[in-house]
Amino acid sequence: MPFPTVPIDLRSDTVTRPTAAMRRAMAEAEVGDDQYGEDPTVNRLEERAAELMGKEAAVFVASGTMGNLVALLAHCGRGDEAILGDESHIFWYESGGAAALGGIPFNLRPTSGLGRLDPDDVADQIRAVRPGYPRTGVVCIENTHNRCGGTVLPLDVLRELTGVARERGVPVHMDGARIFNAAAALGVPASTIAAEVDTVQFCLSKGLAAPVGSLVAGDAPFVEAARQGRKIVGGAMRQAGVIAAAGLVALEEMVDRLSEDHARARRLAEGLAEIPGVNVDLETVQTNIVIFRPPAGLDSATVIEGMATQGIRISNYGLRGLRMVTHYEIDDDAVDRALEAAASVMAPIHA
Ligand code: TLP
Repeated sequence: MPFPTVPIDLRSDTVTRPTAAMRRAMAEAEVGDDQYGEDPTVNRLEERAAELMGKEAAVFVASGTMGNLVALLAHCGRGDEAILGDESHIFWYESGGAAALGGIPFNLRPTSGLGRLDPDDVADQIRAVRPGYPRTGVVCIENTHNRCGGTVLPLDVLRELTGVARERGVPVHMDGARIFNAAAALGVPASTIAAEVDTVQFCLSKGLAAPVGSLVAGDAPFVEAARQGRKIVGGAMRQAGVIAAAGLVALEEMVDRLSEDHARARRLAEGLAEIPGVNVDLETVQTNIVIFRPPAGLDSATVIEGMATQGIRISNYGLRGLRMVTHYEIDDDAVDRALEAAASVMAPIHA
């Protein structure tokens, strides 16, 4: 598709390219064979991740999808059920991997507009031990919540939910692909959030701009099982220090700037809300994601195409509308240009 200028890519915070510091660190990384536990850079990244999450251990995996998959495989045997939200990334965008490879049925629960599960409902759904019932292996939550617009779970809401699972002896896994965005929004360290769950997956390749990689953290036996799962899915690597090095830079240098992305997303959302007929729920704009609906009569594909011809790329979120995500390659000028393009593409038509 031809762009008049360098495109402003708001489709996702996954589109970022590694920073100069990351490229340098990758070139200079000290490496070894990770399957012998001998890659010092991977080892450092795993130790740092465990420390930041306040967990005993962590394992480096290729993607967020792989991280969630190995976590579910570690929590559930074949036929054990995972309770998760009907708007969760694991359900929508991970190719049903846990069911395909682990024989793990999904018990999908309704998700509120703010990305929350109802603790009473989850409590009801946790199975009693009885022949014929599947065992409940895990409850999964997502924070920030992608399809709900990057919403954050307040700590008391999180505690109430994990409380009901813990009372019944069921572990809670957090898809924390963007846990550092949640932490920035709440003004707490990521470990304060992770302390409320048993296991957590987070991504280096979303707002933190690393090219590859996610980490799965939890207690040592869980991480050992996740490591075994990583091997099963073909994800155990060798001199992976070359990519882990970029991850270490991401954790060192890219976390503290996330609130800039949040401020720009807010400005985008407020600007969009001023365009007549555009529907954006400002309450959901809590981090770096903005989901909005175009004015009635204007379909999403037309808006995407109109924006693209002005050099602005955004993504289609189906029934939820359209999505824009801010990240470190989006500056104030990019926000202005995106809003100008949105205003012209979605301008009311005067007879
Ligand atoms: N999300 C991507 C797309 O898959 C939709 C995006 O552009 O936002 N959990 C959450 C909450 C995510 O948002 C994502 C990526 C993942 C897991 C999966 O991570 P990857 O893409 O590394 O497998």
